[in-house]
Amino acid sequence: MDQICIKRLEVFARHGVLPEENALGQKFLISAVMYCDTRKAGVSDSLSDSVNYAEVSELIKKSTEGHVFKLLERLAWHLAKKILLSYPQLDGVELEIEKPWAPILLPLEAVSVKITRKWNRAYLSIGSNMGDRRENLLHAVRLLDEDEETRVVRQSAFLETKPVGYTEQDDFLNGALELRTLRSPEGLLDLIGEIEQKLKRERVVHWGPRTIDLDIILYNDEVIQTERLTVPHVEMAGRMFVLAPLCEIAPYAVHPLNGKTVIEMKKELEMGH
Ligand code: PH2
Ligand code: MG
Ligand code: MG
Repeated sequence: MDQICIKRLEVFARHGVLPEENALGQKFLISAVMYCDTRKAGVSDSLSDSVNYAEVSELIKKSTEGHVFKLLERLAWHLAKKILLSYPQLDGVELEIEKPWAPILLPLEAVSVKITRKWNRAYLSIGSNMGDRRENLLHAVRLLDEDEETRVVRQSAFLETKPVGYTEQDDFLNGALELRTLRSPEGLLDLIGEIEQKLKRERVVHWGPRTIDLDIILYNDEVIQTERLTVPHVEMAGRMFVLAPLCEIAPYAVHPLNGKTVIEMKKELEMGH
């Protein structure tokens, strides 16, 4: 991936844990590596096809001077997020903040924090079988898209499906979404939880009726197993209500454990494997 770099931009600001740092201020050296494809600009010779590093430098200077944070970690994320949201053509950014005058009574050149943040691709399965099902699904899509760090980039048609598992309940309306998100898998799970809360999902019967159910099916090509989260979704290969909508928007997405594409898994399920 190509890079556009800003190296050790000097900014005077007041970030720090110690009160004297907040009062006196000090020098910060800020470096950014912006990952993007420069091919188009490489041919057109037009700045509008690229990211203007002068403009980004101004943005970094203004945002660094305009806040007082305790931690370099906080400033680094603040700047990374500002840059990624202001320039959607970037795939990611690496940000390093050095403090050469950090009040440490030892002979050191600088202390620094360096972070890398990038847009991630996640696929969600969405379902509802209570109330106005279509409105519930659309409402959830709206709330996902309204999250600053998340964009809904593709959306399948909604599909009427028979309940799987606990069958004494109404039919579902199911769909699949492709997201572009700065959130971690756990962070995305938090967002989903908030949206399910907002739409007043009732958890009465396990696998029972719900106004809304949002499940993370894939997150990049990552395999995640924590107390809260299993990705890829354990049941994805066995559930037509997941595979059918997903196949519409991502037929060639690959399951990172079985190596199969969505379209292959769907065909195998149809043949009754
Ligand atoms: N969700 C379940 C259980 N059963 N059946 C259908 N058709 N659609 C669903 O979304 C669904 C289900 C648990 O999440
Ligand atoms: Mg579910
Ligand atoms: Mg769920």
